[in-house]
Amino acid sequence: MDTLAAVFRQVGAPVAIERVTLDPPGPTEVLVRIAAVGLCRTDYHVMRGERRVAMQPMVLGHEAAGVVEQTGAAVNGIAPGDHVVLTFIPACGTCHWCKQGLHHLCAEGPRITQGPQLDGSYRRRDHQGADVGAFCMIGGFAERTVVDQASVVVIGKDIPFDLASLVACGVPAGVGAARRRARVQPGDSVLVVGCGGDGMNVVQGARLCGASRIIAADIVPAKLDWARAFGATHGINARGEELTRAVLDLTEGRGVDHAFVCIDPPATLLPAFRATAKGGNVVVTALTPDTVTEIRIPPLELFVTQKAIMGSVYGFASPRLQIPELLDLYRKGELKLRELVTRTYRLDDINRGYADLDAGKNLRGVVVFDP
Ligand code: CXF
Ligand code: ZN
Repeated sequence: MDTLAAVFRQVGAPVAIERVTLDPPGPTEVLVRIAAVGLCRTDYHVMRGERRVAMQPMVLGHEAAGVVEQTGAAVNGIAPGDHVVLTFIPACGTCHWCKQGLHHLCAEGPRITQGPQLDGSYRRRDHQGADVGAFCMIGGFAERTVVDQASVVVIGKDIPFDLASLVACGVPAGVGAARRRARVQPGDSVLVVGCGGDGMNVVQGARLCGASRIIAADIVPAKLDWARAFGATHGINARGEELTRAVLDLTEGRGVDHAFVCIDPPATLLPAFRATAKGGNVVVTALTPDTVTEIRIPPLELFVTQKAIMGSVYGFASPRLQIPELLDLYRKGELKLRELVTRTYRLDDINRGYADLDAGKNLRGVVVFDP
């Protein structure tokens, strides 16, 4: 069949809306009609060449939700008509980590920027017959996609698709960083540097953990206002040493128990590290451009202050286990999802959506499709 897709062909150029040929699902795959797909900054890093992927053309988009239309003969527990969220790391189910339920660490993770399906072959071709890759083995910027069952989580039919798409990336990434990676405790103090899609969810994750002081830092004033609505108790519009000083002023000179670096780690890690209390955690949730190959922390300072610097992808928890749990929190009114969606777009307006993200206008833009 044919499907309309936003295809990444050239670094620095807008993604092109094209018809691509989509092959039927293989034995372990499913055909999904995409209903909503979020505009996460990661895809934008790829478009701008800041993060390289292994091939072009490629259909980007990895924060997707939709409806199953067809399943391969060996698919288990997924049926046509099911509502699903797609995960940007597959769960192969057989590797060292998957066997322990640590699907966010799946051995197949490093292959998600390569382009092929989980089985190594391609399901998409362009009008010239060239293979078209699928970013994160999803290729969600399209009306339809074919993905392995390892990338599929079935959800309840009560969740609106635009909200369901958000639990595919930004929400678990942020909420999980607070709950699962740093394990924020009631009464703890927290700093969140960069209050975009990830950072805002760290703010609400810290609130869910019962943090008493949640300091939001961003250089876009509107994001500080939004952060207060998500649970921040303080807002700081500063960077560098000025940011560190402002946080120390708010924490009796000690620093916060947990700092989250949700944007631009080369510039923000050291100020966040120095704004963290002795023995505290510094959690990095943000991507760096390929050109950044190291970040400097004075080793003696690391040693004597006994802080932990940690990475967090997918909130350091299995998306398969986390997604249903997050949707339950939403149903109970404890997790904000509707408030994250600043604006919706049609697929052919996707480049405008990314321009809005770049201009700091959006917390989350979501591309929605007609049912
Ligand atoms: C990213 C994490 C790094 C690889 C590509 C996907 N996640 C979401 O934004
Ligand atoms: Zn993402």
